[in-house]
Amino acid sequence: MTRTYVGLGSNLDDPEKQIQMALRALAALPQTTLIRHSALYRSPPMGPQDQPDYINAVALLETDLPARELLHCMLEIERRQGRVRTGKRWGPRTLDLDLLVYGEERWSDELLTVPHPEIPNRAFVLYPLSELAPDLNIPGFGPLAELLKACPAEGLRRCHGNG
Ligand code: A4P
Ligand code: MG
Repeated sequence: MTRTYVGLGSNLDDPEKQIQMALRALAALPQTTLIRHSALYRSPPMGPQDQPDYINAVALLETDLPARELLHCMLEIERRQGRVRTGKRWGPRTLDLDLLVYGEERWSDELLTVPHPEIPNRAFVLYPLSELAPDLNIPGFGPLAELLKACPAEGLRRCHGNG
């Protein structure tokens, strides 16, 4: 079993619902257990500002799926939830699933880079991740606690209740 962290994001078509649906879909993956997930967080869009606020969360999974197979399943969940790839970088989306950390693995090719290279720059990843694993050491990036110190939580708000 490999401990794996998956980042979830949505800013279209009822984002809270999209995140809840995606969590259920992750929990239903073969050879995979959803151990727990963070609260939902709201933040203004990073990148183009002419799009709605995002809802983000992070999930901890234990899986026997190889990383590429897990990524393939994640892309399928995005597709089922109506993700349309417009080609616009950082554009709005019903669902974005990022494979943040896959055990101790460090890997990069044209399909998959783990750990996800943008982790240190994204408060909407670091803060939910710290709820799940405050002592996490991210392969190649170091202690999560250090990354948090360098990344202000500006604009990031923890949602109460369901969203
Ligand atoms: N890929 C490679 N490595 C990975 C990985 N570790 N996890 C490949 C997931 N995918 C990975 O993905 C393109 C390809 O990356 C995949 O087919 C996979 O083979 P994508 O989802 O189309 O694009 P992207 O990498 O997510 O880039 P894009 O469009 O730049 O989106 P981002 O970087 O995810 O940013 N603001 C807030 N507040 N919250 C957000 O969640 N998200 C975005 C989207 C913009 N602004 C945001 C948020
Ligand atoms: Mg993505």
